[in-house]
Amino acid sequence: MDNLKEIAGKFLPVEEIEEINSICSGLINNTYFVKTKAGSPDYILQRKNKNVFPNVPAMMDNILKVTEHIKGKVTLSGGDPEREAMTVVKSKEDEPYYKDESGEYWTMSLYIPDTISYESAATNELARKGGEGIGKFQRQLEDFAQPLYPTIEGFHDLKFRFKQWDKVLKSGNRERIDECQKEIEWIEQRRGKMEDFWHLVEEGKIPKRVTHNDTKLSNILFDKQGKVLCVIDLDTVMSNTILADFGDAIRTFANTGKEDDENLDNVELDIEKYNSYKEGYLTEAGEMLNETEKEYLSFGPQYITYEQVMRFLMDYLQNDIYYKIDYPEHNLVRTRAQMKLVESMENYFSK
Ligand code: GN1
Ligand code: MG
Repeated sequence: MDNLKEIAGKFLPVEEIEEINSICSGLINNTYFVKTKAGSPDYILQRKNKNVFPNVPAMMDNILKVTEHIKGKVTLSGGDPEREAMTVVKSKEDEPYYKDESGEYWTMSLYIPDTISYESAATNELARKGGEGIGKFQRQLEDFAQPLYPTIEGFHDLKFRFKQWDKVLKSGNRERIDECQKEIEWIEQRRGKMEDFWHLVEEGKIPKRVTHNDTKLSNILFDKQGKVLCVIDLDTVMSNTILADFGDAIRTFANTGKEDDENLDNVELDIEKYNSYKEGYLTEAGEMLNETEKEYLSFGPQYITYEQVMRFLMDYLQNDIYYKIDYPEHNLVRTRAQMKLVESMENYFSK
């Protein structure tokens, strides 16, 4: 706690800080709520995972550029740029991060009060609003023309993932590879279809745009009236196909079970939530999409959930080096739950 206070003090006057509490969310970073004395704004402090993010200064540069662009749009439309966009707080040394003595990177952002975030979508209306929120985020960035640093190599890039996959099958934990023959075969069966789809991205028929790349429901902030305020967790803002954002949102908004559900009977694509999300999304982003993007929209959730299967399984086969786990089999349980979700999507959509 004292150490956390000292770190938060690199961004704020220490005497303003009242208490700091851990927020248990996310599979990658460590996140804390910094409560300050009455009358001052509160903050979110994060220790970025340096195994996952090799260049935090470049990542923060992406986030600053993107949030400033969005704030400009919000201001132009008469909104409140401190509520409708994430605000990065700079350190006392005027950097968007603080690097501590052990080489860990810390960042701070403004906490937006009177907001709600959800782990699952209880109603179709929430899914529709979520779709609108992500659609709006992408539209706000449609004319963003600055290059973005590729924060994580090969993120949501199937060609890269298959290279990684082939390596992991050679060098991974042999016992676990033997244990997972069924899952490995499941991935291989769908490989050709996924590679065919990825060619459309490589050929530019499906263009690269500015995308969030982690559009799960818990990364969207709603106000108390149920309106989407803004999208948070911009760590992976990069250039990618918009289908990745559509797909990753559906992976969480329209799953009747949990991402790591042990009971596979719970896991299905909720087609009503899917349709509601899609409807909301298209009202905001519909005009941006080209014909191929529209044609492949329903394939977005399949490919991104399939990639998630590979990512969880590769992590399991490499002895859990990437995602936080709560128990030894956690990544395998996640793998199986995501496989079930892909199968359910396949039953609804032929492509
Ligand atoms: C990670 O940390 P979090 O929860 O925002 C991961 C996403 C995965 C997600 C699965 C940088 O996101 O890609 O979809 O876990 N983020 C990174 O829950 O790998
Ligand atoms: Mg994240």
